[in-house]
Amino acid sequence: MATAKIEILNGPNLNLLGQRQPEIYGHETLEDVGNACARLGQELGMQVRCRQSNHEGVLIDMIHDARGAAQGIIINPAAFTHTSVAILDALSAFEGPVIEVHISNIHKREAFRHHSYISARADALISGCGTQGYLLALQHMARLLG
Ligand code: DHK
Repeated sequence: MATAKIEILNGPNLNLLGQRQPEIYGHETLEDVGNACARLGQELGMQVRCRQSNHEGVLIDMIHDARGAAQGIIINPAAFTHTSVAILDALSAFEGPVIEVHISNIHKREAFRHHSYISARADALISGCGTQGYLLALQHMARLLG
């Protein structure tokens, strides 16, 4: 079977990972996360690409580009989790598995973070495992793609 391509998409402010509120989001940078995911992806026989945008429309375009090109999407929509029907709709137009990741436990935080528009589409949800959550998501993605 051809190597599965997995898109890891990250929403607003995650470019500041490692600098922004490290007591919540940890000290690892998004580059560290991307490198760790690429390494694990190789072990699991998956080709992983990690991208980030601060712009809702750009994230939607990335999801559209994944249609017919990637086998799975792992997404941390960050603040758009709680606001974006448009990202939900874009993910609903993607045919493969979708895993939603949050670094923090969104249910332990402010009430406005408790609702996720994305969860209505996500096949799995990982929240509160720190940046390790991305690696857990990749392992689960490998299982889903069998
Ligand atoms: C990241 C953010 O930037 C917040 O807006 C979300 C999420 C939580 C996270 O835990 O990764 O509410």
